[in-house]
Amino acid sequence: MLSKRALGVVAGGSAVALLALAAVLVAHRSSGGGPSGTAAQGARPTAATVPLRDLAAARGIHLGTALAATRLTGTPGSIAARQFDAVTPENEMKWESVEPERGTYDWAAGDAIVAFAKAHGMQVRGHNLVWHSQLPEWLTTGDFSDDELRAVMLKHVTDEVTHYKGRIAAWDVVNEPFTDDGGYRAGLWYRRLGVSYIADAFRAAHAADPAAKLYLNDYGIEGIGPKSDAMYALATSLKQQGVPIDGVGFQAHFALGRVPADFRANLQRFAGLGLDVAVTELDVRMPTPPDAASLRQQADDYDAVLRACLAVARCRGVTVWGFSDATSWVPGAFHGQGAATPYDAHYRPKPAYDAIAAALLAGRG
Ligand code: 9MR
Repeated sequence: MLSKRALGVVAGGSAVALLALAAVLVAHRSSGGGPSGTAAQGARPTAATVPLRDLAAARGIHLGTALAATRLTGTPGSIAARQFDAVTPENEMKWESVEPERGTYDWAAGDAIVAFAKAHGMQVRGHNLVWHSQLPEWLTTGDFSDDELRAVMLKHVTDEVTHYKGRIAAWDVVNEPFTDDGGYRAGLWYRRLGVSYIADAFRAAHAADPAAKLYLNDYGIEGIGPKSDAMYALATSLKQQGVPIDGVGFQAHFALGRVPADFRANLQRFAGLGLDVAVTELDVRMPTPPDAASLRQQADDYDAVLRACLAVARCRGVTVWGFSDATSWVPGAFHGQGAATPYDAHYRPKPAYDAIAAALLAGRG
């Protein structure tokens, strides 16, 4: 039997969501499985029948994926369009990609992703405007005074947000401003401009596209601790100063079994500041090759993240950092680890996929 909560979607759901749910129910009955099962092949009602994006829409959240401009066609493109209603360019909107030479912009790859999103009714999260990493050489090696550097930053923010005006739902305006112990990261911007670079970047982004939602984004801030406390203090201070910040993004790059138990409570405390929150880069890495127990644990981890977001009214959505193990950044960055996404390297759904579907079916906690 389905729980009342699972059926509760009927009351508030859109027509699409109702159809989606009906399809789930039919598949569910004919498979004889339960909606909360994370595993057995025979009890997998949702993978083949209802796109995750429809289940997410029925819950009022977005389900997104990072995507590269080289993967908009074939199997990756069709899975992205069918299963997700939001996309984040994995690298294509970063500074080194869009402004490889000073004042000379290359929008082609970012534009291709935006066009793909539009064609498939997906929203776009812009990633990112100001970061210490993936900066072009002319910027990192240039001989700029502090004033010039600030002007260069503001021009870049203004130019990029203006180019995409009206087409980006949310921008990661400042990415990864903190170190793991909660200090300000001594990257180019903080070193040269101090903490004021953050408010300046938000103000410039807002002036260029007042409708875009503007986010701070970082990893390692999912549980309560020094780093998330630092982010909380920064968000509080920006709000108090009237800086146009709309939300905080929690990247959520996890190791297996390490989703903090207080993730929901932490999301809630940021929401309590009058901010939106979102999970922006979810993945769960493990030693490779994976075994069945690891894949089950990973499904539980994805479930925990989805439920944390669903339990917080201001959580706008969950984005996975790539949906297939074929393309994930993890093996390139963590020796001997991988298998971090909901689809395997052959684009077959894993237990983590079923867990996402089941959590969305179960609904807001
Ligand atoms: O997935 C991205 C990978 O292709 C790049 O090589 C890498 C370079 O730093 O950035 C990866 O994406 C990162 C994101 O932009 C910010 N948060 C951490 C992500 C994983 O490293």
